[in-house]
Amino acid sequence: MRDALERFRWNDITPEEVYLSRRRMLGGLGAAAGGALIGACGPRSRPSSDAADGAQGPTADGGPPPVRTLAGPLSPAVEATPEADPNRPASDERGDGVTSYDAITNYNNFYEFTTNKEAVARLATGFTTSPWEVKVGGLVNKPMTFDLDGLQRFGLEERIYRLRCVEGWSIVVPWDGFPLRKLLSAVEPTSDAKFVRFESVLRPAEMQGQGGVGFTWPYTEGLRLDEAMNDLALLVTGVYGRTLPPQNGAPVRLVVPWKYGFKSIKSIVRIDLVAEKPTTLWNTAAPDEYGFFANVNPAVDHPRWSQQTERRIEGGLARRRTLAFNGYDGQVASLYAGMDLKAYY
Ligand SMILES: Nc1nc2c(c(=O)[nH]1)N[C@H]1C(S)=C(S)[C@@H](COP(=O)(O)O)O[C@H]1N2
Ligand SMILES: [Mo]
Repeated sequence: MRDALERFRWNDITPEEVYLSRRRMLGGLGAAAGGALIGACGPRSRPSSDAADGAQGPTADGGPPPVRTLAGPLSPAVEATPEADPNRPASDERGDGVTSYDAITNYNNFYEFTTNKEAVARLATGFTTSPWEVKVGGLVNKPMTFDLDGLQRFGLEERIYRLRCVEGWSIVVPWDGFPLRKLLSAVEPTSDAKFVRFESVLRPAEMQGQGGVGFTWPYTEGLRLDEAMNDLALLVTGVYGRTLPPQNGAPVRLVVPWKYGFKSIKSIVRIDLVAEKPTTLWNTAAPDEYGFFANVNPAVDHPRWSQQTERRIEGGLARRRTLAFNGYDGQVASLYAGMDLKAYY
């Protein structure tokens, strides 16, 4: 049973309704039939640090917000109630409420571990994120290798972004990170550089999903250089003021909020400036289903499901309209002037 679960293929990716109804079905199976599987998706264990949920936040006294570091230890008070910081806005610029820390960190896509979204957090527990190096090279004047301390030179800011998965679910996340363009500017791309290629860590000993067939590991992604230089493209090292947990792509991941979630590659070890459009894991696995550009576009359906609506994971089963460019059209639509957006799904 477990083997069957782990030997997934690309077309196991499903619209979220199907995923959810499978979960419900499996939950109803007897222990004998579905024991191993239910073990992996049963009631989730809450991290012990959440035990104090509801306790007073660290800044309830009106003091300054806790200092946020890239990888340093977090104060126990911050650990307790990430939502409680009164300095953190409760919604994005559209008024959409932020998704809770608990929900964001317990419903994940990270196929290196498993396709079971509710099991990623458990399987990623203890994943080694330090020491870590990100090698930045290719068509640049100044290739550089950054360790986690080295990334601190780019500063840290909080950005509340919507993330819309191609499967039809979405979240609103207070990320901590810095614009990708700062790092790219530091390495000085040459005039031949037209695209950016990103590569995730390859570590099958710690990531059981990399032992399965169906994908070409490591996970890779790419952006056109002008997309990568857009201010919205963020390299992320934290969420809710906390160090990014492994299930969300620690220690450093990309977030491209106007594109489907699979473009927001996790646990990055290499960034290369290149001349040609790079191959990507999803585009290689299923080119008809996952385009290179993958801009959120409710007008173009996935071949196997509609993209017109989505579900906020804490909003029950209610669906809301999906927005062109995930609502960031004002900042990014000009990047695609003259392109046939229907063709560049
Ligand atoms: N390396 C890697 N990055 C990845 C994925 C993955 O499986 N492996 N899944 C992607 C998908 S499909 C989504 S929707 C987002 C989910 O990010 P989250 O778990 O932090 O919400 O991560 C993206 N980045
Ligand atoms: Mo996704």
